[in-house]
Amino acid sequence: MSSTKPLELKLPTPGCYSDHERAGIGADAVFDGITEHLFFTLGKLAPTASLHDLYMALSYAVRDRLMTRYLASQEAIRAKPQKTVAYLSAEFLIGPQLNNNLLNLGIQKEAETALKRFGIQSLGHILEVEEEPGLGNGGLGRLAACYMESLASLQIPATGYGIRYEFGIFNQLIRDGWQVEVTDKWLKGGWPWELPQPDEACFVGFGGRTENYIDENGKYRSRWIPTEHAIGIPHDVPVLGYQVNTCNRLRLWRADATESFDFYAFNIGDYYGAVEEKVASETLSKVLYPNDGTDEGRRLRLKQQHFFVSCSLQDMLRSLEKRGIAIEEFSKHWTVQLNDTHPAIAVAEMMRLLIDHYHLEWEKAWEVTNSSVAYTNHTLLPEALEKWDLDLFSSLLPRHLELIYEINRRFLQQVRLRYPGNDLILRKLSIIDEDGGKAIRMAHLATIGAHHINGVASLHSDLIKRQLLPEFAALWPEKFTNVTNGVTPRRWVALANPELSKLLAEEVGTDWITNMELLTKLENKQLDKSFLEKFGAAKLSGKRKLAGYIHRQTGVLVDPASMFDVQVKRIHQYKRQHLNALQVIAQYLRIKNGKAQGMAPRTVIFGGKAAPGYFMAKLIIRFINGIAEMVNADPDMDGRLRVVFLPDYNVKLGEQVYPATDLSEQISTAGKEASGTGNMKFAMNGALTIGTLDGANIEIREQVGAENFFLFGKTESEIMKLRNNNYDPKSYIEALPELSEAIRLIELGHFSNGDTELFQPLLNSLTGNDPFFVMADFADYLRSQDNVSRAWQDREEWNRMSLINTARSGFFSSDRSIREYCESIWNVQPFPVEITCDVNSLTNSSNKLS
Ligand code: 26Q
Repeated sequence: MSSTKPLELKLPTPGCYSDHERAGIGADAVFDGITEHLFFTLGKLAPTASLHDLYMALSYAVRDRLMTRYLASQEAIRAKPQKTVAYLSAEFLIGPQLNNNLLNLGIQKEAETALKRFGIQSLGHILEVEEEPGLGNGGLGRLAACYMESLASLQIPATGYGIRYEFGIFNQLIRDGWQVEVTDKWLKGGWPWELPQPDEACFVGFGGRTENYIDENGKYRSRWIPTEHAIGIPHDVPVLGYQVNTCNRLRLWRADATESFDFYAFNIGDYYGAVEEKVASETLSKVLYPNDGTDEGRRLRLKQQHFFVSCSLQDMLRSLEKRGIAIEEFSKHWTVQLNDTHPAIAVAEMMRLLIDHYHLEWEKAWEVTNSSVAYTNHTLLPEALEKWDLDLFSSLLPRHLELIYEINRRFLQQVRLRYPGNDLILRKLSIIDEDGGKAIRMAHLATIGAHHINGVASLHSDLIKRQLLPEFAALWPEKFTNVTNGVTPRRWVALANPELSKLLAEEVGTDWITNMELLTKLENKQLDKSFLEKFGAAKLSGKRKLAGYIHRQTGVLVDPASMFDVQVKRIHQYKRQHLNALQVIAQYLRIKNGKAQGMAPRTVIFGGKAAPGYFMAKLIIRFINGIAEMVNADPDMDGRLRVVFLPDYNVKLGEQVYPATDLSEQISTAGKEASGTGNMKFAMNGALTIGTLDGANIEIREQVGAENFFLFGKTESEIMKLRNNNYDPKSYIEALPELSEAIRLIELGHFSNGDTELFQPLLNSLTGNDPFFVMADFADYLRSQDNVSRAWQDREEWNRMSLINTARSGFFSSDRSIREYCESIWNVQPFPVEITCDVNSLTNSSNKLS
């Protein structure tokens, strides 16, 4: 729906603004930009401007400097249609924007110079006041953000589609050792990076019923008569690539109430009813749901999914209509990637739009849908696989249910031909789960609707084929593939770790920023003592900064000379923060018992949020804080052991943590972590990993070499065997005095001020059925940690291993991942954008900037 027609004006092409003073990138032009935005946009005079005012003014000035490239990029595709990636994701954890845009524009120094004239000595002071939009839970949302950055840097036309949550992931406070959740009001001070586009709003329906009718050609058709509506207003965020003209669009939908409906209710005298519907539809994009798998808010979550998916598909279809391209050609112009099943309703919604609105035949509609859509799976955990109760689904999306039944009927018909008389396989493959209450399996809908399905690390993709969807893999082996995750070196090295970046540039030039494989040249330096010292010094500088932050946030003094041993990620039992915590207790006991010879002095740092409804995860946070309190107050631990829980772990804090880490803890139960991406950020920044053979750890170990990685733990198949052979955690406890002693201390209330009840649920889980095999892996973990301690004694050797980690981490650049998606799934090519001020195009009346 486009409410206002663009005016038939002859507007200049974007290039005509490229030398406009508002696009100037010298320090003077940036200074003028800040001054003018303070005055004209914010209504402030420089002498009274706060740090936040300066942040806003500089951000607007930087945004001005994105516009030429942004509009040129959008215009280039309109003028010369290119296949474009539509990345559909319920989460985009994009992090702070200012420094990233400065880096990609290449004007960090100019901005700093300009700020000095306002009395601001360092750009850092301004960056500190930026609020980050927490529009994601963790890895999956951050991956979407890294991929948007790489797409732009690789000059691939792409649009990210998602939701503009008014409140993102909660902020975490720690009170008396417990997590307390606080609403994330990220928009309160204004957010300068978005461009609302109310003219491009879309309508979305919910509820109601379907009815059959005969159309003008005598064809039976179904139509949906929804009872509820919402309007999606796009809020566009420019995503500039690194030192290229490509500036893609992240289009986030905000839900608004439908005015027509309000007016109807208003006219019949139900003013308050009208206001109520307005309130109800506006709550649609109100808040991001945490991934706690509870039933709370499920209905609203399904509404959110349908809301953003429907708006996004309508938007893509409309873009074809605007350019006069036949709808049947959809898959030549768009490739739609589903980031997990959260947007999987797209398969049904696409069919609905094609059949009900564009009147395509079923077969054609299916061909268009199937050739456009691909699906990435991010989890094997059964509790994390999305299923929707049939009654809930049909009350919200009755037409989609009809279509899903028909998709399923046709699919199962094919399966019957392949496996005659095999009812069991029909039950296993069906979109409808009939065990227990009927439910829709979104992973099945996505797998059937997509032309490719991929896992996010090699082991994970194997397990999808062998364990998660084996019947589908047998049916369509060619559909299943792997694309190992990656992270953007721009944010996670160039921006987060300026000192390391400088050193890398001195050695290999700055091209590593877009070609991480160049870092293998650093291997020549591994015997160069003075270089290794410089490498170590860059790390030490990161540790000093983090130590300052830790002191300000928690009051704990930590020694930058100690080993920084870090586990930051969402708190989850499968990630086993409690395994790490238990190991800390064992070290504590060794020190207490005078058996700590050769132990490296460590600062063990934890960070991460627990889903608000996940009791065990919250108890693990309390447990870590209980240990921290005892350890940090004990003079015997001075200079040997410190424990820190960093509150409110987010992208911004991650940027401080990765450069400051010596040891990266990647200790999930084998087979549980799909990939992990923090593991890659650590390795790039030169941390050594202690880890299990899980997710991308396996590939990290392959890349950096087994001798530069601290391996421990049972393999996925060993874990499976244990599970099938009456695993008994108690036998492992009894076999290891250090473990039984640690557990006894917890039972006695040593880490809970004498409270023997507090950690009982945790102990019961560990000593009862220990679902994540913490006890089974403990001894080997401790052994591996002793190897870590030994390696730390020889700091030159440690630095060498660290250097090798950085040198061989190029594979984990999201540029490599995106290239793989482009070649093996999307079939899209780079499309460099030229910025020209073409006089001829000015006379072409079709040249509208719409
Ligand atoms: C589901 C239903 C209701 C509410 C929330 C959710 C929900 C939300 C977010 C379920 C899952 C998520 C996020 C999952 C996630 O982050 N997975 C991680 O994805 C990373 C990127 O591929 C991997 O590296 C991690 O291994 C994987 O755990």
